[in-house]
Amino acid sequence: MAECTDLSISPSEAPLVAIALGSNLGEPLRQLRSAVQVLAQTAGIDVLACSPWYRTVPVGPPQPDYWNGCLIGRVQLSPWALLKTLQAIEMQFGRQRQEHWGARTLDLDLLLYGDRVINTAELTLPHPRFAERPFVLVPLAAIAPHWRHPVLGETIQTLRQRVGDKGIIAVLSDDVGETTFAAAADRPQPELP
Ligand code: A4P
Ligand code: MG
Repeated sequence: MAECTDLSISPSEAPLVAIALGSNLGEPLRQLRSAVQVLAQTAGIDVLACSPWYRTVPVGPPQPDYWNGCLIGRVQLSPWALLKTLQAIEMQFGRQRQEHWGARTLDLDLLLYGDRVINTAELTLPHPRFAERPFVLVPLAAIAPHWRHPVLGETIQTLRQRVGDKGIIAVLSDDVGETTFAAAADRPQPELP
């Protein structure tokens, strides 16, 4: 695979990337904050902006609520090298892959890598499904509203407005603390026996 040998990029052409962070096991907020620190200290990754953290209703099998956020960075790593770095950091935080869409201590998804479009077995860019997910678009729109989805041709702000706030329970900001949204009423009700 020719692209996999392209492990570094000169600083002048360092592309912007968007990464989604999620956690719903252990101490999610502590893990997410420390994952941002680890990413910022990783060679070839320059973290430029990080969204607030959002508490979200889990999509998938029954499991605890998630905390989700996004960050924007500049990287001097190829998309494949960056994916491997993200997976190594997930493992460092005790990630175990058991159930599809199941609970996890840390999930790091590569959402966007400049305007690259890639469809291989190990890497799809833009990340599939993110354009339908409020738990990704709400934090991403907070830091990158004007970034245009390279396949859909629409801005993150437009995509975010289209999906709405469904499943976003609360936002945590350092100065105000946790604010709960009315949209938490969208939470699916447990089924009666
Ligand atoms: N892969 C391909 N493209 C990418 C990419 N752009 N970024 C491959 C990251 N990985 C990519 O991922 C499975 C495989 O996708 C990897 O081998 C990689 O080569 P994974 O992280 O091992 O497993 P996963 O995360 O369970 O799978 P998937 O399909 O990525 O799940 P999602 O779509 O990330 O969903 N509910 C809430 N509220 N918040 C969440 O964060 N997350 C999930 C996971 C489900 N429900 C959620 C949340
Ligand atoms: Mg993932």
